[in-house]
Amino acid sequence: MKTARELQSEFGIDGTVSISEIAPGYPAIQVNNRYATANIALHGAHVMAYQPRGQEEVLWLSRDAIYRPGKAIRGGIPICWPWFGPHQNASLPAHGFVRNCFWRLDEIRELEDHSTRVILSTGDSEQSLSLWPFAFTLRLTIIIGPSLDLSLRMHNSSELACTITSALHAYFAIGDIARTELHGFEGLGYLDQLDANSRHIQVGAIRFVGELDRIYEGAIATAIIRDGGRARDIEISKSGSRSSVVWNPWIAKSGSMDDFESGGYRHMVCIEASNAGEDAILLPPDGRHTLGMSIAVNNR
Ligand code: TA6
Repeated sequence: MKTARELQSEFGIDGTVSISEIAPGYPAIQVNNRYATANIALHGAHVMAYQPRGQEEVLWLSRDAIYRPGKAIRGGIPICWPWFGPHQNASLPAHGFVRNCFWRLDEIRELEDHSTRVILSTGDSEQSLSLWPFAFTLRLTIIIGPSLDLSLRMHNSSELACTITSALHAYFAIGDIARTELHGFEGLGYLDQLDANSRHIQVGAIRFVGELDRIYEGAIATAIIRDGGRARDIEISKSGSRSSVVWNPWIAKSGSMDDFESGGYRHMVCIEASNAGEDAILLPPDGRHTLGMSIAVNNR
């Protein structure tokens, strides 16, 4: 992998894009344009931060996050692929393996509207083939502009069909989970991952009084995080996805994770654009699929 200095020389843009190490051998991209600031690690192609001008930070990132090759960053937007959640083979990593390795930086460009587009990619390797026997390429396109847009294009370049579950596992920063409501899920069926994936129907807004971990089905509408602690709404729209995962670990679960800062559960909620549960994607040989997510903030 190229050093941060080499990446800075090749991809840096005076005044808006710089690349530096946030830990030894662990480069990250800092974007600072007219719309927002953002931070993206090459490890996992992991968007760690996104702050629109005049707004507070939109993504939650644990103060105790670990920046070490092979360990997913706690917070921001981890990319769960080629499977979502635990694997039936417990020796395989939860949420797949692409969030645990360095991706290649392919392009950083300023677009006509002065948004910044960042493209990273990864593909099969000897290591990935030992975990999952398919040749593939993944490309993540990130646009930092009037909104934060992510587009994950996946290509099955193997001779066999494969089934993919995945998620853009976004952690959002909120003022107080006890004063937060999620809208856009009303009337949807969901699988309760805390109760043997039992099936339920969402009545009204989603509110939090304890750990919550659900896969919502038929979730195609824009989701809204109504943050009572801050006079703003965060709007999440999607493409290539009919399921959304909603998660807050609450006290015990978050306390069991050494990279989850103490009390952090009060200030975060996950809404994940996904292909999870029955929304799994069957990719034939040479098949492609794109999972997209767009995040925007509106003052109330
Ligand atoms: O998206 C919710 C979830 O599947 C939870 O069950 C919890 O495991 C969370 O993802 C975080 O998983 P991680 O492997 O990043 O600790």
